[in-house]
Amino acid sequence: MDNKVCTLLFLRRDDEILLAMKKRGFGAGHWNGVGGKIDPGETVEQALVRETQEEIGVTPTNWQKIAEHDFYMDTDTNEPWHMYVHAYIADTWKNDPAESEEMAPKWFKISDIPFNNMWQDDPFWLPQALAGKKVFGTYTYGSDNNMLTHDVKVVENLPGSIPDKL
Ligand code: 8OG
Repeated sequence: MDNKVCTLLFLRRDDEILLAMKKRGFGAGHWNGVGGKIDPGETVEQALVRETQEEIGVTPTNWQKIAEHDFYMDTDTNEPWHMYVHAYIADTWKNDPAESEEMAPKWFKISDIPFNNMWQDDPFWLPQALAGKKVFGTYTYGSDNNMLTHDVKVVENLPGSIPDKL
């Protein structure tokens, strides 16, 4: 099965988080944190910094892990694929968020996150992660990008799976 490993980062200031509207490609039309695929030879944290720079012009300087997610995509087809996502929050960074060709950033109150316009798994884990819990989720999605199953657990320790172990 095809495998992809991605990063996902939310900037946080006071009672707000930064989301960005994905303008093109996979997940277009959704608000989300910033991130993307880990390149060969890169660590997860190197990818986290590079993707954030590329997508919103920000360099995170401090971050903490909040979640890991195991996604099984296109499970209703004969070409399902797997994606593992490492998710983080950053409280300090350099530069102001700026729009790129790929993403348009915007601050949202944590009490007012636009879950109706986000990936369908997000309401099941993001509130707990923002409340300080570590979350591990496993999900299946169909080819229409609708979520079919979800299993979200609060854990003491995240597995920290690395790309070459997947
Ligand atoms: O490189 P690309 O833009 O395709 O990377 C996809 C980004 O979207 C990456 O940051 C991981 C993130 N992402 C998914 N699925 C989901 C999801 O179900 N929820 C959230 N919050 N992010 C997701 O690919």
